Amino acid sequence: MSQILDYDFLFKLLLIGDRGTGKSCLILRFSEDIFIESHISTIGIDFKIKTIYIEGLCIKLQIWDSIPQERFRTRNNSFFRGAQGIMVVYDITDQTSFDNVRQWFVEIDRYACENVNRLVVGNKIDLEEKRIVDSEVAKAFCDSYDVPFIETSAKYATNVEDCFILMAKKIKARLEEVSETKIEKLTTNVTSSKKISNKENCTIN
Ligand SMILES: Nc1nc2c(ncn2[C@@H]2O[C@H](COP(=O)(O)OP(=O)(O)OP(=O)(O)O)[C@@H](O)[C@H]2O)c(=O)[nH]1
Ligand SMILES: [Mg+2]
Repeated sequence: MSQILDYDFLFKLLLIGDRGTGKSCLILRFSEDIFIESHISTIGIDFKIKTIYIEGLCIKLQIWDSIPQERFRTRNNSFFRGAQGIMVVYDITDQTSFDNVRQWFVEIDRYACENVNRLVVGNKIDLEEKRIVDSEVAKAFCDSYDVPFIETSAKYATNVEDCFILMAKKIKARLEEVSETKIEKLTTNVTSSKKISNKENCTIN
């Protein structure tokens, strides 16, 4: 039985990063526009759905929150499977969380699809007076990996929507590029097979 879809794209997004960097708060701010002051460490795998519109297309985002690192490692394979976009979140007031972004990239290389889109998110910019990670340094680091970078505050909703939209746009552009290449290849194959059959016809004739 055919099913009519009420969206144009469905993207699975993951948020990973060190404990306490604000992954759950970013998801909650984006999906429900709320902020929780207390740190309740995520204990189960959970996801939220949010629909956005880009260039007239309806895009459903399935956003997965991750459980803390130690327990998370044993479940990496299934967690990363099928993700189109992964956000690596660090806390701008916590140097270690930024230093570990490199390690999170290793996890992505190991477990995620080869072409998965990445985005680095420096969260908690409302705590400017406690900032340790310089924006320019973070930007240069991300540039060296060719990964986009954005700073956010889940607390004050700064750039939160923008970061999810940026991610969705990047994925959409990549998928469109892939399908264009496929169509191009198909067209080329059809043309060349036509050429072959013409040639065959010539030979036969
Ligand atoms: N000031 C400030 N605090 C934030 C921000 N985002 C999150 N927090 C706080 O940081 C703490 C951790 O936030 P969570 O969203 O639970 O962090 P998490 O990355 O999901 O943590 P784990 O589930 O333990 O990995 C909480 O006390 C939040 O209130 C922010 O943008 N600004
Ligand atoms: Mg959490």
